[in-house]
Amino acid sequence: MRVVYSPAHLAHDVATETVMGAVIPANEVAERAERIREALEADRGFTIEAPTEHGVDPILAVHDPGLVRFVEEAWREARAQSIHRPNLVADTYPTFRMFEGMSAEFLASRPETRNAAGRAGWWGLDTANPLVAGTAGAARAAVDVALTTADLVLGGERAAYGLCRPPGHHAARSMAGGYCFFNNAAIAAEALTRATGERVAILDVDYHHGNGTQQIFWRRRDVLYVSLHADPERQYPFFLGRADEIGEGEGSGANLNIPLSAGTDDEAYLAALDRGLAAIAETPGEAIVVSLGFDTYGHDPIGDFALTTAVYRECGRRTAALGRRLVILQEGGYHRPSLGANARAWLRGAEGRPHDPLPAAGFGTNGSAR
Ligand code: SP5
Ligand code: ZN
Repeated sequence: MRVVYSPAHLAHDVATETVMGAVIPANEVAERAERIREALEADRGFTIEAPTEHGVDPILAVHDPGLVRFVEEAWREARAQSIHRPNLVADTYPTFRMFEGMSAEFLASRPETRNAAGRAGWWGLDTANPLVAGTAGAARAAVDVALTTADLVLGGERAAYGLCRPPGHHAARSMAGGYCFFNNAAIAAEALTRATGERVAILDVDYHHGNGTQQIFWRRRDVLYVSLHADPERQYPFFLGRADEIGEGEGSGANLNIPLSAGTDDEAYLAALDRGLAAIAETPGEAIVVSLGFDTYGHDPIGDFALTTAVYRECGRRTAALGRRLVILQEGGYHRPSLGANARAWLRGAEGRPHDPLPAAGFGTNGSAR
């Protein structure tokens, strides 16, 4: 399988995140992507290539220009305003209750604040989303990784994998959050539906609900969003991800949320995956964008599911068995020691290759069947 990767992600070098007021070591770190890259490099069935630049237009097809400007300018602006912290984290967010009773017209007439901390709150969802000096470049590169992966599939590959970092599925049209700045999967899905004129499905198997992807395509019938995730009743992003969220208007029925309990194991997960895959099978279209997260793993530090490495192979196999083309994009997954094996298992499953242990350091002898 062809893999798209850019070292530009290394510049999104975050050390800490803020969770319920506590500053803790960051979960979403560069080592994650490096672990996956190393595991795929050690398997001769994968070839790694660089992304090509796609410019800002495909991002603006999905995101508000203000969000794009914020991501590009925030770091410089904070420094210019003498905010000298290792990363930019807001403390004040515009909850919709602040504006209760005020008309949409009035709100649209409000000027964007130029205060760097205020602006970070305006464009952000949560405090666990540090922005650093290299974030803008890395976020742009992650989009290029996603779009290059989509190009490979448009060019005839059955499946291709984009090692996106930072991830994307929490980023909404006008909002960053949840370690995400630009919604890589949504941008790829939009590009695919425009290029083919066909419907596209997004299968989101990250542990968290992809609130951003859901929001972007909420009223759209041409992009089906299917997500398996921890019930928001107990887990981030808390305010979206429930089963009764089915989309509105033209998009009514094109959003399927499958919230899952704590302790969800391989068997329960596969049953839920089959439900999601059945919904995709009922919808016409040739391409599936997979938002692939490994925070469903049993040892993930921020998840509470109980999945094993072996089940990821079966998940990849069942997804590929729909017979559609797969644009597979990395989202979350924070148990660093297992990320390489889990990614390799899923992707090998998608290619119909058997699951087997990682070959000895650097010299793969069993990954050559393509
Ligand atoms: C892409 C992705 O997976 N984003 C996840 C964002 C989650 N942000 C909330 C982090 C809350 C961490 N709670 C720690 C509990 C430790 N037991
Ligand atoms: Zn996640």
